Amino acid sequence: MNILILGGDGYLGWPTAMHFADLGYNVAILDNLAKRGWEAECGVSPLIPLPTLQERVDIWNSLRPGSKISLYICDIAENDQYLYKIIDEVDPDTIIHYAEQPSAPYSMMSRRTCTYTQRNNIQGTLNLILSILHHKKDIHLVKLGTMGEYGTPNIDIEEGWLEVTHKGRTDRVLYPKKPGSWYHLSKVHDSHNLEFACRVYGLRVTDLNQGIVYGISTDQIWLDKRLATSFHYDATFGTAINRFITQALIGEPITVYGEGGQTRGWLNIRDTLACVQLAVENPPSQGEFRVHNQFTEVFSVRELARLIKECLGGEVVHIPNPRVEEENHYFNATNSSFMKLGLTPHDLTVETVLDMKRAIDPYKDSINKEVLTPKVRWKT
Ligand code: USQ
Repeated sequence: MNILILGGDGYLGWPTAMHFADLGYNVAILDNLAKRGWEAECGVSPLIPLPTLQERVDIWNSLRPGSKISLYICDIAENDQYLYKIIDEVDPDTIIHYAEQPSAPYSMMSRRTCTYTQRNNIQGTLNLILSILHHKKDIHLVKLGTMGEYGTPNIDIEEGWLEVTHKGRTDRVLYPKKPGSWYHLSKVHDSHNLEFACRVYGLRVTDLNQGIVYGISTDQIWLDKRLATSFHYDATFGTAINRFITQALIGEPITVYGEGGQTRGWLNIRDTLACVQLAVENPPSQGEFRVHNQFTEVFSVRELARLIKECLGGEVVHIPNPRVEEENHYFNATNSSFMKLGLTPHDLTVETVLDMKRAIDPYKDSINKEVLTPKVRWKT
């Protein structure tokens, strides 16, 4: 099977490419290299230095000559003509789409980053939909969404759809969304465009509403340290878990925003790979818009901070929340569909935290304390 991975230079895209190459798929990756530009713009960089994308691919291809990865550089939001060509050339059975700006704080930084995030993400996905339709190919599109599309509603969160009875009549509608940033909203808009394309044109789409991913080790990353994926700890691209481990490691306070009752779905990067593989191996029927909630555990930021403190020591501080979000709320989301397909979760344990700490420890001296402080506020 031919598989095309969009966003192949990213935190998830690169490990996914190696994972599928090892499974025997013919893997092509596409990227516009923009992430490295956003990092430069914010004055941050991944803690573990990464080779260029071309070097990564060359290293992989020399280690695994029997399962080579091919590479395309293309901006899918701006260059739809080239995207059409690539799809024609690769002839993918499945496209995995990660090629979006993934940071909520970046999207809230300025008017420019707000409009850029939405244009890049929504227009890129729209160009992709139109390219698949243009080719009239029966391609399964696996699209990375986010649990943050739902926000924190005061009712149970279902997997993408909700059956509603209103004034005696019943219908199945897309689950109502209450996202918390311009970035999360861009994914909501994508989901609507994708559902429309399934309903009207018969596209086949799996939308993965993923929680917060942690971890930097997979079977392939272990092969060679130059195959590492990114680890961000700064306030723009670093997620809470990376930040808390980094803070504890260098004796800086563990920064819980506000009360810390913010409750989210979380998963290990190994489970991301397993879920994406399950999604690829179990495609929806033509015209179906299938949604999976992709997380394995639920806990609050406060509970996370407590776990990191127990494992690594340090001091937990509650700082004024730079975001506008609920800090104590109801959260009950289902994730049963991947469990039914056979997912065996890796839970966040003391051992996982210690593994992550050991992996970043050699780079401790490169940590820039300046970028730990959140500077982007939702409202000034
Ligand atoms: N938080 C803290 N302290 C920190 C950093 C974050 O308390 O030092 C809190 C935030 O206020 C938030 C929670 O931790 O309530 C999660 O924030 P995060 O930065 O770890 O993650 P988030 O902005 O939600 O975004 C991340 C990824 C995004 C993905 C999303 C999944 O960057 O690409 O879509 O997780 S989810 O959160 O389920 O929407």
